[in-house]
Amino acid sequence: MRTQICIIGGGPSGLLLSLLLHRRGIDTVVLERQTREHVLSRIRAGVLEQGLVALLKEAGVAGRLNREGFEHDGTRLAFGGETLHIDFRRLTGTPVTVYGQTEVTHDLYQARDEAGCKTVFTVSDVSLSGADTDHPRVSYTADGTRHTMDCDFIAGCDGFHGVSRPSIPQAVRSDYEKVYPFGWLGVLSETPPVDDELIYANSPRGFALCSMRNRHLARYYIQCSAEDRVESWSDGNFWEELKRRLPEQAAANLVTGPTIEKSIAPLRSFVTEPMRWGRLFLCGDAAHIVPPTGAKGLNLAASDVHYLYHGLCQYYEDKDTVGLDAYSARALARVWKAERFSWWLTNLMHRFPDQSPFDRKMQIAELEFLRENEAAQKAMAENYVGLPY
Ligand code: FAS
Ligand code: PHB
Repeated sequence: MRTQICIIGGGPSGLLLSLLLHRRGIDTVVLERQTREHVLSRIRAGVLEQGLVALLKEAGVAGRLNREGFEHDGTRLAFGGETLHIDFRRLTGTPVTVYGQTEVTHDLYQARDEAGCKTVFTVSDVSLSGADTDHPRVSYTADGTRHTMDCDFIAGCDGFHGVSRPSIPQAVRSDYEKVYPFGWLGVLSETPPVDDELIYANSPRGFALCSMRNRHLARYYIQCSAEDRVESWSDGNFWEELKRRLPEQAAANLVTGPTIEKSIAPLRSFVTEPMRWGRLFLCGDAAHIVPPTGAKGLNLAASDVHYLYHGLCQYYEDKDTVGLDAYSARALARVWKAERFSWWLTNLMHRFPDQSPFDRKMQIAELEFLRENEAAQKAMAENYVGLPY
């Protein structure tokens, strides 16, 4: 079999890249390890930068997002008994959009079906060969049969645990990693969100986040031990702990109920360089991971897709490799700034097990400077709404 771009991974990166390229007449095939149902069962990101919203509009898949997404003009930081509002719209002129990654993925699959884009689900034993030549190919097993896909380029959109990044020789790759000494225990509940904006709380008992998917679906997180297990958290224990970490008014307003999803995510910062090897291009979580504090994971995948999509269009339409040759450096320039912001906000809002009294004083000073300084608030807002592509 042959295609122009073989995309490994049917998550947001691979799906969005495939649909954008299809709209420009460029042929792709997406190879996905799981079933569609499994992919769509994942509860992940909730905040979209306007860059991602624009890409979804360009891909012709923003209809439901326009109807059901919520623009948020700011967010709240709670610490030391006070709540600080960071006004994105006033400070940057830009909002963010609250719309679940699950919905984005659903909309992308539906639009690709309607456009006749090809996806092979439940593939196994995916292996790349010839990525450093002009004739790359991807082999995989589907329905018990071994297949080989010849292509012009391979897009490695297969996430942190995929096969694409390891296919780049260690001698060529540099990995940068920081693992945080805690995780996030997250729940989804069919209850009204506690506030009309997100609340990030730094409490003496640890971090908490109040988010949402819509007016009837709330998403909450609390910092937990890296060794914690989701089975040891009953709904009741979760709600009690969350209340202890929220500002008084929010705790009083909190509507609790049965959780419909509960999971623990580890927190890490990770980047691999370069994001290209020959005709293999890494995109999204395959190349980088951020702690979810800054809501950057999905949004960084979007800017990678933007750079790769335009580079591939330039190659096929203008026979020009400038965009592809610049891909890794351009993508990494934005990745590292988002890594910094996510690391900064994680350090600002969490209680670290080994935090010294001096470290705590630094957190308080940083939060009070943010409260008192408009330039500091503007810098935070510009990073949160998304730096330019
Ligand atoms: P994904 O990991 O989403 O997709 C990769 C796809 O490749 C998967 O469908 C996988 O099945 C497939 N795959 C893997 N190996 C394969 C192989 N060998 N062959 C074929 N297919 C293969 N980001 C936020 O902004 N906010 C959040 O709150 C947030 N919460 C998260 C919670 C969790 C538990 C996780 C894991 C991530 C979270 N993220 C969050 C980050 C997340 O949203 C990612 O940034 C986003 O899914 C990136 O999309 P992809 O790059 O497409 O990777
Ligand atoms: C979410 O709604 O899942 C969410 C929102 C903001 C974050 C992380 C997660 O920083």
